[in-house]
Parts: sequence; structure tokens; C-alpha cells
Amino acid sequence: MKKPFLIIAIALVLSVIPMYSFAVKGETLHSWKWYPYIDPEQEIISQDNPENSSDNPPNNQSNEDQQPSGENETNVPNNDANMPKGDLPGWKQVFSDDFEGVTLPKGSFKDCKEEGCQGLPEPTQSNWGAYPNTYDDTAGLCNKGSNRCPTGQKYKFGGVYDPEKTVSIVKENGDGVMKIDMFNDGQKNHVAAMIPKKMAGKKYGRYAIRFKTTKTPGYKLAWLLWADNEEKCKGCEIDFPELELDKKIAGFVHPKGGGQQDSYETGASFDQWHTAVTEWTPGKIKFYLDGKEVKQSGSGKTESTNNIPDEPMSWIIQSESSLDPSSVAEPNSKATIWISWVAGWEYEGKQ
Ligand SMILES: [Ca+2]
Repeated sequence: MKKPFLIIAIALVLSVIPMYSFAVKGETLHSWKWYPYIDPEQEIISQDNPENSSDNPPNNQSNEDQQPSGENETNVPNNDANMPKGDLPGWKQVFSDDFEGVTLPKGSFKDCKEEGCQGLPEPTQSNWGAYPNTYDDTAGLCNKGSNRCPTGQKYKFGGVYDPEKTVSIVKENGDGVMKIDMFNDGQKNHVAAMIPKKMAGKKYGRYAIRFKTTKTPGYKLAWLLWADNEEKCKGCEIDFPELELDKKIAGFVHPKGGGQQDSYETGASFDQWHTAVTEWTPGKIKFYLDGKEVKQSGSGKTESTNNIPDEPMSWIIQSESSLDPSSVAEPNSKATIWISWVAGWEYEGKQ
């Protein structure tokens, strides 16, 4: 090889090395907390609950069925629209947002990161961060063959987190709501993972959210607590509410260090207003739906106590593409989430 060509060849190799390092580093930095563990019980739930079959309209009807039903649902009054305010026994309230007093059109949640977005009015600016639009959702990671894919599968549609195009704060039926309009652009899904900043990095806490969604196939909620330091709390994940919108609301507690998760079934549909509460205290997790303790599948217990996470975790209102092959988005479909209020408390008991 002549000398000039050798120099060019060496220069090319050197220029590629930092790009490669950045790509690897980027994935390590950015993917550590945004995928939910796959829940093997999803299959069991589908099989055990014959009701689910009626919730799965044929794909060719899903658009007609879902869109009008979503719009109609907004006419149902939100009877528990009042957000809980103040401390509770053992709990100090540190966060609440009922989305009253501020309306923000789509496009407002731009340049978002976990730490916050750019140019939002208060209190939204202080309250909310979001995964940026450079992050693939879990199915998107899977489709790219990422080693962060928890299922090892490929999906018809992956997604990108896209708060700018999906999230608004609007008034509907007199209630201020955060509205998340996930959608499919024909190629991929646009979804959102919203982060209540004031509940980030807490060790123990009480997390409450009032919400409903359309039942659109192909999209899911994986609203979860995820360890800030994944290495110190391996496998730690607390999911509620979770599952595809055309299934029933479920919850999952993954023990620290891995092993069998506890599964909770509510039998409740996503398309009615519900209040979901997660209570995380030393050695114990409890879920409540509409004020009632949720029971564990199988045992009927109302709490998890096996190797409960004991490191700081953050609350991520993560909504994304389906990870269930029986729930597939129609091209150009839309799935809407309404959140009436969100509230959080710090644990004041003995640690
Ligand atoms: Ca509200």
C-alpha cells in the first residue's frame, strides 16, 4: 500500500473508533432504566381470563371501535377528579399536579430530558421531565436487536418516546388533564414516558395517579418504579398499572436480585377512570385500585414481601408499544391516555 493511502486508511480507522465508543456508551447511559421487564404472566393472564377474548376486536374493526369509544369516554364525568392534598399517616406529601390552571398545546413538551423540558410554564416546568425523542421504546429496542430487549422478540411496530408530538395539558369536561395521544405514523409508534421530577430518587414512597385510556390494541402502560442505580438493585422493578390497553389492568413486583415476580390482577378495564396507588415501604409493596387492595394472582395475598427493593427508585409514567404479540397497533392508529391528577408522598416511618 502506498504511503498516502496507508495514512488515509489509518485516519479512517481512528475516526470510527470514537463513534463506536460513543454508540456503546450512549446505549449504556440511556437505556439503563427505560425498559420494563417482560412479564411471563401476561400469557397466563390472557389464558386464565376468558373475558379478554371479547376485549380483542378483530383488527379490521379496531380503528372504528377504538376511536369513537375513546372520544365518547371523555363525556363520562370524572367523579373522583379531586386530587388528594396533604399528608397521610406515615406519609408526607411532596408532589401533586392536577393540571388545573395551565393549558399547554401539543408541541409544548419539547427538548425534554429526564431532568426536565425547555420553556414550560410553572408549575409544569418544576414538576415534569420526560424521556427525550432520541430514545426508542422497549419494542423499538427489540426491533433494533438491542441487548436491552427483555423479550428477545421482534415486533411489527416499535416506538419512539416523543413527548413533543404526544403530550398536552387540556381542559375536558371541566377537568384539567394531561392528555397523551400516542399514535402510529405507518412506520412506528410515537409514545411518551413522563417523569414526575419531585418523586425521582426516593427510597420508599406512595404514588397515586388517576387515569383512563382508550382500549386501543398495540399500546401499553408500564408505569413503574425503576432503581436509580441498576447495579445496586439488580432486577428491581415495581409496575402498576401495567399491560396492553386492550387487556385488564395488572401489577407486577420484581424482587431484588431477580427471581419469580409477584403478579396482581385487577380485572378492571383501562377505559374507565381509575385511581392507582402503589405503597412501597421497607420490605413491603401494596397496590390499590380505586381504594381497594389488589390481590395477587394465585395466592390471593394483598402484599409482596419477597426481596423488596431497598434502594432509591424513580417513578416513570412510561407508556409505549405493546410487547404482547396478540395486541398489535393498526397503522395510523391512535391511543389516548387521560391523567386527571398525580400525587406523591415520602415515607415517614422507620427505615
Ligand atoms: Ca385534573
